[in-house]
Amino acid sequence: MKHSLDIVDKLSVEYTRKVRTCLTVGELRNLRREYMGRVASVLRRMNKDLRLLAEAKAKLRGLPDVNVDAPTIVIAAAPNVGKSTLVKRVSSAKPEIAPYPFTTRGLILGHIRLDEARVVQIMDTPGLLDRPLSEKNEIEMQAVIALRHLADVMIFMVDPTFHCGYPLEYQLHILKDIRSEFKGIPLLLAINKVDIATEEEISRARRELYAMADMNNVYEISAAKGDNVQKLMDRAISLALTKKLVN
Ligand SMILES: Nc1nc2c(ncn2[C@@H]2O[C@H](COP(=O)(O)OP(=O)(O)OP(=O)(O)O)[C@@H](O)[C@H]2O)c(=O)[nH]1
Ligand SMILES: [Mg+2]
Repeated sequence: MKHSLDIVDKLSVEYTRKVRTCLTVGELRNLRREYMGRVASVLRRMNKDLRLLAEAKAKLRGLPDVNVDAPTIVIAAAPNVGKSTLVKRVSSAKPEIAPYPFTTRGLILGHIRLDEARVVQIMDTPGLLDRPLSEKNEIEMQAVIALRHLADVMIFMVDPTFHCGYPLEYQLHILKDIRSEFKGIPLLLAINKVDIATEEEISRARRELYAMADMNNVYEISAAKGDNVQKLMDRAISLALTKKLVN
């Protein structure tokens, strides 16, 4: 936008100079038409940027009050896998939980208080990280970039049962995408719903995830019942604190 205004300034200087050396009224009119035409085309281009900005503003209005200096854990998964259940269990946030996808609409931020002085943020990320990058629009891509700056640790959850409505292959596809998009950010993997998953479902998910990550970074949890949730969170919090210290 600044660039466009600079161009308008340059055009003004250029045409003021030309006008000074003008000899006839006809020449002057032509110059004026030329000047107006060129400025209008710069403004038309700028209008596109303005519309994009307005769209971004509308999208960002619903964003929670994020502290960019606080250690932050970002939760990602396909819809209906249990992100909000986990965030609700471990933090101050009170997201809605329901047995159907797309329950959570906006970004939800929760706080985990460690002691008097230290708080860790945890972010639920609906409809943003649950689709392959190729399906995202420009605004969503920008939100992903913002999250990339904010995230100190990411927890990616999978549902090994068919309960969430998305096959494991699809969930792994999202995971691969996220892994490349959030390179350099420590990633913990959680196989959720172990309270209802069959041993076969769990071992299949385990096999797939061990092939993609160090097995020490894979946790088998029940966000609903609480199994292994503390272990996962202790690790995530410690990684988030370390990351913040290092950076
Ligand atoms: N049995 C069982 N059900 C779970 C577990 N975690 C979540 N659920 C259920 O799975 C459904 C989806 O949970 P949510 O926490 O709303 O999932 P989400 O990932 O936030 O879903 P969206 O916001 O729609 O993307 C709900 O019916 C939860 O009760 C779990 O560990 N075990
Ligand atoms: Mg949710």
